[in-house]
Formats: sequence, C-alpha cells, structure tokens
Amino acid sequence: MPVFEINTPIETDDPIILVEVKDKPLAPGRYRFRLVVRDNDDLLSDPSEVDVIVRDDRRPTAVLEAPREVLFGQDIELSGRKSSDPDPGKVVKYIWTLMG
Ligand SMILES: [Ca+2]
Repeated sequence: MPVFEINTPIETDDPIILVEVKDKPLAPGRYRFRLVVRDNDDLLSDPSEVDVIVRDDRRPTAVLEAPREVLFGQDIELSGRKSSDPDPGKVVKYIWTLMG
C-alpha cells in the first residue's frame, strides 16, 4: 500500500485508495485530501478536495456541511448539525465565518 506524505501526490489506476494508519494513527485534527484525475488525452481535472476529521476525545469537533455547488443567485444553507462533543459534553455555540 502507498504511504501518504504531506503534499506528495500518489498516482493510482484504481479509483479507490485506503489511507492505512495501523502503525501510525493520525493525531486528532483536520486532514485535507485532494484528488486530480487525468484522462486518456493526458488532460488534468481541476482539483477536488475534502476534509476528513479525526475526532478529539475532549474538545468539540466542528463538522460543516454545505452544498458543493449552487446556482447563481441561490441561497446557501450551511449546517453544523453533525458537530459533536464527546460525552458528557455538548456543543452550545456555532461560530460561522465567510473566508476569502
Ligand atoms: Ca468537551
């Protein structure tokens, strides 16, 4: 299995890859993965990115959900409903920011 290193692309022919952590678990935090695909004409896609959160056992974890795309002029609903805090804690405030 390939081993992921920060900012080092791994190329596969398979559309699925497993990020194995059994020898080196990822510390709690947010990890961003990027996928670029290449076609048979050697053309590259724009990157698609997703954040994966390894949950902390004490601090709350924010999970922000939003549509990946909207039509021009359409409202955008953001949801923090999947945010959580390990028992017996609970999330009591949501703090939203529009980034540049
Ligand atoms: Ca807590």
